[in-house]
Amino acid sequence: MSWWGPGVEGSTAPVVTDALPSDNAFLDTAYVALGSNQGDRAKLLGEAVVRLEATVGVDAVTCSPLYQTPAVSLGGVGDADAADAYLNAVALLRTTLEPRALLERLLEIEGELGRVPRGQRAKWADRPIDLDLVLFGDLVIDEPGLTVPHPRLAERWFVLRPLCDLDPDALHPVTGRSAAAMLEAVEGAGNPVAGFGFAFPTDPTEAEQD
Ligand code: A4P
Ligand code: MG
Repeated sequence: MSWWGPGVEGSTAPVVTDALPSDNAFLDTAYVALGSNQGDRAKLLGEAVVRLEATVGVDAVTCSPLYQTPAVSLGGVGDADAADAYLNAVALLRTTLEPRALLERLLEIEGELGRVPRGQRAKWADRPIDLDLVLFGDLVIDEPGLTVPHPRLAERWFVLRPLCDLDPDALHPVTGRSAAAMLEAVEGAGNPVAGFGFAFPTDPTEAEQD
């Protein structure tokens, strides 16, 4: 039986994987979206969280539940070319890292977990792990190779749902809308929002069974 048996389906309890986020004024709050639709998805997400926690300059990591969601591609949800379903989550980080340094660490972790380097894969190809920096405090960044908030944040149920589990009041610094308001807009627009949550495995080495 897989670790997310029926008993935990629908759980929305965030899992604190380290100390509670610190009040240290020198720490920024960042949100990282995690996705996987290839391989042992739950294990890969768990290992990404472990690596984030072990990163110098990251003080605490809190991870949302996992959500299984149909792949979204250029054709929308469930189009004919849609890839295998994703497991998605969002992690809250308290960090002293600058946004660029955090992005570089995310790309490094993707590589450690087997993601084919950029340039050797198709856009929106299946992926063992995708780590996107979706929010970094109230910063707005538009530089080559780094856009924050993530440009597709407001459209994505699979990011907004777990973000709301962590902080429904998290604000988009450009539009001023809260995570809860963005989620409501996505759900209210008649978009398919299929997906359901699982408690995060307590032991990230637990393997997916199917
Ligand atoms: N980059 C710029 N800004 C950022 C940022 N805020 N966070 C640059 C992360 N990266 C950022 O990203 C390409 C480059 O974007 C990076 O080298 C970085 O310099 P990537 O992840 O390497 O490549 P990608 O997959 O082509 O782009 P991206 O943006 O991750 O794809 P998407 O738009 O996130 O789409 N359906 C479901 N259900 N769940 C999913 O998680 N994910 C995708 C990926 C499609 N469909 C999905 C899901
Ligand atoms: Mg990415």
